[in-house]
Formats: sequence, C-alpha cells, structure tokens
Amino acid sequence: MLIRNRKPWDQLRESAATPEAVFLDRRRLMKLAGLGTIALIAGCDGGDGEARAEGEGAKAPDPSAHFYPAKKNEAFALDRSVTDEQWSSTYNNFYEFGTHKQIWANADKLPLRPWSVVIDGMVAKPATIAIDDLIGRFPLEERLYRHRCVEAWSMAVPWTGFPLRALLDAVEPLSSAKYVRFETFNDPKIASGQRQNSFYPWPYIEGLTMAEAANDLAFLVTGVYGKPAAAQFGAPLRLALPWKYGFKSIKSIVRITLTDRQPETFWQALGPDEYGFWANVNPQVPHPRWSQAYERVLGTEERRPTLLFNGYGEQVAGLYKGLEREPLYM
Ligand SMILES: Nc1nc2c(c(=O)[nH]1)N[C@H]1C(S)=C(S)[C@@H](COP(=O)(O)O)O[C@H]1N2
Ligand SMILES: [Mo]
Repeated sequence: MLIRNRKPWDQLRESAATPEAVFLDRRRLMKLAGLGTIALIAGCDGGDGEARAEGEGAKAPDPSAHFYPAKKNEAFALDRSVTDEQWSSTYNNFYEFGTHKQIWANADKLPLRPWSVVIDGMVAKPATIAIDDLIGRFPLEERLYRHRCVEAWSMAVPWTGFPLRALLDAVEPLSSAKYVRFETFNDPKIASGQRQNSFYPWPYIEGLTMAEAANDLAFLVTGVYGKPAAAQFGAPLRLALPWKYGFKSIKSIVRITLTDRQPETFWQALGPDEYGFWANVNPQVPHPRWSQAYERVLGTEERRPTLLFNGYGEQVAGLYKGLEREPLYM
C-alpha cells in the first residue's frame, strides 16, 4: 500500500534539481575521471582494456541501429533550436533510477534486450511483441517536438518513432475501450530508484483517453538524435505527448492496456492535488507550488513564455471540446 509520506515528496521535483552551474562542473569532472579510467584499465589490463575503455565495448550493438536515421517528417517544425544532446541526455527525469536529474549512468544498467511489449485488454488481437519486431513493423519517422516538464524546464528534441495510433489500429480496439493505460518495467534489482524509494507506487503508470491516443501527435518513440534512444531517454519504447506536461510521456514501456476505466497514474497516486490525469500544458494555471507562466529552456539562459497546450492547440484543442468543466490542466 502507498504510504503518503509528504515530507520526502516535498523535497523532490524542482527542488531536487542540481543547480546547473554545479552540474556543469561535475560534468567536466566526469570527463576528467573518464580519462583517468582509460589510463587505469589500459595500465592493468593490456590487451582488450583499450576497447572496453572506449565505453561501449561491453555492450552488444543495438539490433535496431540500421533503422536510423529515419526520414524527417517536415510537418513538425520548431520555433526554437534543438536542445544540445549533451544537455538532454544528462538532465533527465526517470525516477526508476533516482529522483535527481543525473540518472544517465544508473539508467545505462537497464538491459534493453531482450524486451517485449504486451498489448492487451479491450482489443480484438492482443499481442506480445518483441521490441525489434515492433520497431520493424511500422515505418519510422523523425519529428522535432518541444517538451515541457511540469517543473518549468523545457527542451526540443528530434524523436524517432511512429504514431501510437498505428499500433492501436493493429490490435483492433473494441468499442468498449475508453482509455489506454501504459506501464513501465518494475525491476528493483536493476533500477536503483525503485530499490531506494520502494514506497512509491511502482510501476510507473500513465494513461490517455482513446481520442488522445488516436491524435496524430501522440508518438511512440524508439530513437532520438538520429539513433536508437539511450536508456535515460526511456529506451527501448517511450511516449512523446508534446501538448502535455512531460510526466505523461512515460518511459521504457512494457505493457499497453486498453480499458474502460480511467487508469490511476503514478503521479496521481503520489500527489493527486498536484499531478492530474489530463496535465495539459497551460501557462495560466499555476502548479500549487510554482507558476507555469514561463519555462527555462534547457541548456540556455533563456526564459520563454509557456504556450497553451505547449503551442500545439491547433492539433489538440478539439479533443477537449465539451470537457471545459474537467480539471484539464492539473
Ligand atoms: N517511467 C518513467 N517515465 C517518465 C518519468 C519517470 O520518472 N519514469 N519521468 C517523466 C518526466 S517528469 C519527464 S519531464 C520526462 C523526461 O524525459 P527526458 O528525461 O527524456 O527529458 O519523462 C517522463 N517519463
Ligand atoms: Mo517532468
């Protein structure tokens, strides 16, 4: 059962973010430490030490690498620069690996193969699909999307993947299905955050209405920056929902279930007054503990005004017609 312990929770979120000045210094330090490691391994291990010191030596090559880079979908243009990969790959939210931002090394321990995704519930053709069959089954494309975290930082990245709708169509939803529920892996032996914060309501769950899931913007991501996604981005399969706060974009998905009941999400269970089901970006509705009017553009000094639906209103505003009485923004 979930223990509603407010104290550690209040210390999470933006307050837990490492100030960037400190973070940069640490990154420089890491680089230096990396050089030290090469010398050390080469020194004591002669032969294959060199290869392993290159970093990827111990890892099998990604079996989906030949799909990248995918064709760009030019319909998805940006009003700003793409965030430098150095930033977006070293400043992540992925609570399975810790509540701070520098989780990339922890996340790298997640074995990305074998990996399969279960698609079940109210569908005519439930399936369990090996990730490489899934990646090979739908044409991949690259889309430039903005991303707005509820903590008020933002980024813009070139995701590679395919529309969620393509996968849903393939399993033939029943007319009784009203929601899609997404589930992340649960493996405390591998994920340090699941081990250390065992009182959290793991696994991470997210949800969409069927109409939201069928919107063309709802994108299943397999890669980023023209190559298979690194673990910290939520490999091997995550969502990108650019009109919603970032926590809706669930990472490292193992199960997709169609259901007639609104799924209770990880963040709703943790803080129902702060993180609702809809979580559509709206600069005029403050988070209970901070304003959402502006965002900090990751990797820059820039503060930009936040846009309604994160600027994607033209594509998604119609989804919420007639739902004005719902708390669509938190
Ligand atoms: N499974 C899982 N998915 C997750 C999270 C998480 O902690 N666990 N964090 C969310 C939040 S709050 C954000 S802002 C984005 C961050 O994505 P990024 O690290 O690729 O920028 O992932 C989302 N998906
Ligand atoms: Mo977030």
